[in-house]
Amino acid sequence: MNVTPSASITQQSRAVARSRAADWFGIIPLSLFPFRTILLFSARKEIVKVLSRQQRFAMQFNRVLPYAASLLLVTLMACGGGDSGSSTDSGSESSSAGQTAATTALGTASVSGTVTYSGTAPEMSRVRLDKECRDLNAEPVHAQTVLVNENGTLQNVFVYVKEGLPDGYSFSTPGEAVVFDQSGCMYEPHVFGIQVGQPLKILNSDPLLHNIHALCEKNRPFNFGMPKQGDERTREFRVPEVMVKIKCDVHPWMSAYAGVVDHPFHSVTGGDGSFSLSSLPAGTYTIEAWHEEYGMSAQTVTVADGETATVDFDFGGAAATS
Ligand SMILES: [Cu+2]
Repeated sequence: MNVTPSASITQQSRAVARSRAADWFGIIPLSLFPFRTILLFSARKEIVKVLSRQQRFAMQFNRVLPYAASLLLVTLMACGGGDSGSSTDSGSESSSAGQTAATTALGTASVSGTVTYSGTAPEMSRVRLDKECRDLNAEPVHAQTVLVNENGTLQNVFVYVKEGLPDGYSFSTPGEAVVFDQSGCMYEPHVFGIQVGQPLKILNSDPLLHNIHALCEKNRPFNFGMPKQGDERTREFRVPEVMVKIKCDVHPWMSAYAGVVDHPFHSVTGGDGSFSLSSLPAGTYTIEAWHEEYGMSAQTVTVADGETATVDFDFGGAAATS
């Protein structure tokens, strides 16, 4: 840390200034002692004026440094003092500094289920691609808004633990990136979950310009172009936000949704409409399901260690549109 040289300069400056002041005060007779005191006080103010802003900062920093060091030491002891505890404890340790603290005391409970679609599945409209994008697709492209599987379940439903995790529970951030591609003038995947701080690797597999415009409300929005095939950028989200819409300003039919949460208990339904949230600690949870067209639906479930609770959702009905 470069505080020491600054502090040294400060001390030297003060010593020089005091020395010069003392030269003047030495010639004042003792009979004028009260007057000397006033002058000494004035001189001290002058010394402070002489010091640069940087030097004064260094002085103030030096005053604060011992307290800051003590605070840091106490914090490190508090964070590092848990090595005697069992890693299977259910995260009862309170850690407000926990973004990166790996108190990942995962449990053995699970919540799983299926998202069904009631009613007649709507037919997705064909996307009117421009010529450049048509040339990239051998087959017609259809909207992905409501994708109903043959078994009557619904795709692209983001399911996650909304409430119920113990206070102070935190998780290590996954190093593995979520890959988000632009291919054939469509986003892939259309809906995905990602953890706060987890890398989002954005690719452009198309030989043309796309634009990534994240319409965040809680996170910092981002918006940039990716003009070439093979372009790659990485972003991350800093706070939970369900959901973040992503769109391409060049191709208005391109859209996707990200569910950003601060834990690993999230899932997106696929070709069989199922989801599974595993390694939960025992507890009572609010499980929320989100769909682009049908919005939110939530249920409460209690699950014990080693058990799997079932929660099913149902969306659909006459409101379906393409
Ligand atoms: Cu685009």
